[in-house]
This record gives sequence, structure tokens and C-alpha cells, in this order.
Amino acid sequence: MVMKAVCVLKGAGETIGTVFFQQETDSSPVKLSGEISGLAPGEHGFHVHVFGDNTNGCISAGPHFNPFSKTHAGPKDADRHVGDLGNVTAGADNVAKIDITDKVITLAGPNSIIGRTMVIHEKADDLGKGGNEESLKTGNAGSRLACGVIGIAQ
Ligand SMILES: [Cu+2]
Ligand SMILES: [Zn+2]
Repeated sequence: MVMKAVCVLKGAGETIGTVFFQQETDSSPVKLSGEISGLAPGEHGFHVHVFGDNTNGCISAGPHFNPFSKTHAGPKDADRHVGDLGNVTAGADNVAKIDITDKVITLAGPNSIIGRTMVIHEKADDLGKGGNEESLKTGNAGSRLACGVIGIAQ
């Protein structure tokens, strides 16, 4: 059965976006599409954070979704946070088009991202290769520009 989810990202500034998720079967990769606008041109860290809580803005979402207690890394690394989706890249029009296929996140089961928060960051994610302690936690991606809770879509 095809599973679908959606996330509407908002924040304190002008960054907004909509991300769509689709997974064909329990064992299929998840395909992400959509776009985020109001971004400075260049790379921006893009992660699933653990809590679906935006009570005090994006900070309430807590750290990266990490059910297996790994260190922070890039989406292609064997050891990574489940929530580590790397970077999205905004063009000169300040828009990042989302086109990601990921084999680690799921829309059902223990790695499910439903009810958690998608966050887009101010800076590029160094994918755990920044050579400092923070790199292994957050990728030094800086502040949280916008976020939204991932919900089940029709
Ligand atoms: Cu993040
Ligand atoms: Zn991470």
C-alpha cells in the first residue's frame, strides 16, 4: 500500500515550504519532493528532528531523530542519524527544489518520521566532517529557519 505524508514548513522569517513524502511499500525508499522558498542561495541543512512539537517554534523539535544513538553524518553514510537528509540547495531565486530518495527514513515502523518535525537550517550541513564536536551532533547547520510537523497525507 502506498503511504504518503506531507509537511508545511514555517518559521519566524520569510522561509516557507511544502515537502511531500511517498513510499510505495514497507521496504521501498521514501521519495521527497516539493520546494522551500525564502532561502539564501546555497546549501541548507535539512533534517528530521525527533519531536513533533513546535510549541516554542522550531527549537521545541529537539535534536535530530536518532533512535539508534549514532553520530551525525550525511545521508549516504552507513552510520548516521535516521533524520540526516543532508542539504538542499537554493538557487539565485532563493528557492530549493526538493528531490531526495532516502532508504533509511520510513513512513511506518520504528524508523517512521510521521509525527516528527522537518527542519530547514540557516547554514550548510557539514555532514559530520567539520572536525569538531558540534559537527558530530548537528553538522554545524546553524539556526532553524523554518519547520513543520510531518503528517499523514491522503
Ligand atoms: Cu536540523
Ligand atoms: Zn544528524
